[in-house]
Amino acid sequence: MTVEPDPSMPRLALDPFSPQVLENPFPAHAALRDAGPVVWLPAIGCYAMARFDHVQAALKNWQIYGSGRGVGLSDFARETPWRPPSLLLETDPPIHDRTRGLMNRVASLAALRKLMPQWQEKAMSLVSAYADGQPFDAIPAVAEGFPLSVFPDLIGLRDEGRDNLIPYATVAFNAFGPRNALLAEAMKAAEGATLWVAESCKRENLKPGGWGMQVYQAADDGLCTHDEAERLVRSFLTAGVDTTVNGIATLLHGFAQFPGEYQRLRGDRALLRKAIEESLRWGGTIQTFFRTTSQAVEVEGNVIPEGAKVLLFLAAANRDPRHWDQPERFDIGRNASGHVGFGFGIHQCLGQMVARMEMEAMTGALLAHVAEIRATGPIEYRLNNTLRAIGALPIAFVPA
Ligand code: OVM
Repeated sequence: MTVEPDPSMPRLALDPFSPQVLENPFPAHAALRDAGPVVWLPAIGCYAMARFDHVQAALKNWQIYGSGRGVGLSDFARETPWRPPSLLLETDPPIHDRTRGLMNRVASLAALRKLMPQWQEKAMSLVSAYADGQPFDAIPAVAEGFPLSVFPDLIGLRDEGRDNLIPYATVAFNAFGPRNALLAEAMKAAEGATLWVAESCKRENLKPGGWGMQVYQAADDGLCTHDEAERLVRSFLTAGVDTTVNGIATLLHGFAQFPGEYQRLRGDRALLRKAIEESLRWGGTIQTFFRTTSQAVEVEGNVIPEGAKVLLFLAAANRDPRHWDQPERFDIGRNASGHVGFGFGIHQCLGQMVARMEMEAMTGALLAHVAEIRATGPIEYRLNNTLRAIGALPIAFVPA
């Protein structure tokens, strides 16, 4: 825990990882933004930033706001991490730049573009199966169903045990928060998932031609060690599933909650990419990540000491009225580019084009088969220390 700050530092009593805040984080986001550019949170003993300009500036400044001591509440300089640290997410330059460079080459846009026709076909068959006007839960059917039908094959994962991917990710994303009941429950539910993921990252368990094997080929070329390759493959599996599941869930939720915006898109399909970007801004699938200060830093007269954890509210930045006009509105015509839903700076999401392509294939399939996306019951959230995860999304697809 960081030492108490200067008495002039703004402070708020709220616990950002309490069930009440996680159930509906938006009032807390507003309170955090309004309290000041940086706020002390005694409930968890860290600083917080929630305004767009300050979140973006901190994400850009990796020299002061470092990732090597972990991007969760736990400080790796003081506590042993729950798993060997990620060689991308939880490192700083120079190691980060080497691993990131190699992973960028594997996760290339050219490789993805070739897959788009197949992905579109899969999305079409999934969506058309539910386009009968009957209520269904879009989470297992579509939001999980679509990524699970394309992403594990992209990596070249073995077929057996893929149902471990979401339970593993649930642990990983909860583990960025405090050791609360959510993390304990996730760990209990995951049982053998961590072991299955570790085994799946080994070369002998990866299929030829996938992104996993390509990381090992980069190791053969001397770009990293074979042990590093194993851990880099793990990053794909940790970051690539629950995030896109909830990105797609949020897109469907946006269309169901703002039916006029779906009709607007049907009338002008050139808005497709803007609609996806707006969904990424509006949804807040990744709510927060921490950084750790490598030296004392002054933020508008308030000093954050060296070695302090700073909680960056990406989702609050993306709805900061200081930066966005009517930020709570899902408006597919707005220019949402520059949002920090994928982060910003050197750690900005490696898989962002995978996420966008999955959303694009899904939206294309909706436009082909669905005249109206109708909410048929209340949305339920699956509380998570990092993700705005949707647990149930009862909707109906009115056929086109
Ligand atoms: C990783 C990793 C894990 C979780 C999230 C993430 C959002 C990356 O293991 O590298 O990025």
